[in-house]
Amino acid sequence: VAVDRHRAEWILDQFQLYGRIVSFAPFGSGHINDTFASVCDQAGTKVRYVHQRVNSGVFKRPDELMENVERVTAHQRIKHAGEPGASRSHLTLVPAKDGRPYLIDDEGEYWRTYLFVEGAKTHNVVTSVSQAEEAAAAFARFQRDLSDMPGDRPHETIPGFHDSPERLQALESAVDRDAHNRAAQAREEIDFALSRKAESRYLLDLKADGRLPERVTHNDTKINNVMLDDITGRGVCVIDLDTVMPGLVHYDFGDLVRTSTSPTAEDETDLSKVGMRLPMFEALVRGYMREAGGFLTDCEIDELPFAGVLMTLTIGVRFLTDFLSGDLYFKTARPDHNLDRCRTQFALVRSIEQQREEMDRVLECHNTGHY
Ligand code: GN1
Ligand code: MG
Repeated sequence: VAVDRHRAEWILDQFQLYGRIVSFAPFGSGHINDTFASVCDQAGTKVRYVHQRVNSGVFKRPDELMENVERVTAHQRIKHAGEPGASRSHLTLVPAKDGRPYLIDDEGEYWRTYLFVEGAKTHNVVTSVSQAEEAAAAFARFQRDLSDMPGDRPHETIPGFHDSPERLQALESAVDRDAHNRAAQAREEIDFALSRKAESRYLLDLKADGRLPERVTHNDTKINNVMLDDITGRGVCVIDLDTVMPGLVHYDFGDLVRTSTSPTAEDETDLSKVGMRLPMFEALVRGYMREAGGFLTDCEIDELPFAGVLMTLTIGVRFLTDFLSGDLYFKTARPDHNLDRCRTQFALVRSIEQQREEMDRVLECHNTGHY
């Protein structure tokens, strides 16, 4: 949805920020919320902000979501206080003029404003092992930071978000309905997904048996949700906190495998280019274990390679379901975009499955120090 200058000025005016707006433009590549960046002239200094309209179709309780975001960022601020670079190590909410962490506009939509983290950016595709390692370390640090967040269990902003069996069930319903007569076009993908029903329960069964602990996780650790420093390449700041909620560490590690081990974008149409690169996986293990090794249980560590299969499969299933349902959930830029995304995910699932033994070995070597 386009926001004109007049509207942008109105939005900025509702927040506790100073200066006159110089420019305002769409920003980022998220599939869910609408994101804008503004430049303000603050007594002669240019200051940037990020403004987001929370997608209320996807997030039914934006108030609870914002309560999570406020708690998480406040806790991060305390944990990093005094460190060099602390102000870039987490997002900072700019409160609205009424003191709330968000604005509700005249249409009932929720808006929030963050300080723009300067000197760092996100990447849609990983081009070096050090990027993979730094991204994994940043998300692991994020999990560690939240491991002692005081207070109640955070709100579940999307209930059953990574419930893979439930996601497969939703796919089956969409196939039955076939509301847009698209199932015939995706027969092979549908069969592929449904053939993996049994293993989709695996981690949730371990959790039910008490073998995997619930933690506070990010749940959307795609590679473009972490900002890497422009100069040092270090993971600076984890962004997109909408889905921070109780979860398994595998959701986070698995989505990193999904989005950073293949040299391709999430919607690559040349499937011959899609594949899990073992050195990237190795780098993820290195970065992740560097920061999370201290708190993970043995069972959690053992299941890290499977996490890549499950998350890639599950998100592929969601793209496929959305394709069959008429592209209602994910933003799309072309016809069949969600089907393309699904095919890319499933090609990656196959590639990961073919290399499972090597992946298990990488982990074993990492843990024992024997290569
Ligand atoms: C969405 O908002 P964004 O683009 O970071 C989605 C994730 C998917 C991802 C696939 C709330 O993430 O779950 O993995 O697209 N977020 C939500 O690219 O559904
Ligand atoms: Mg997001």
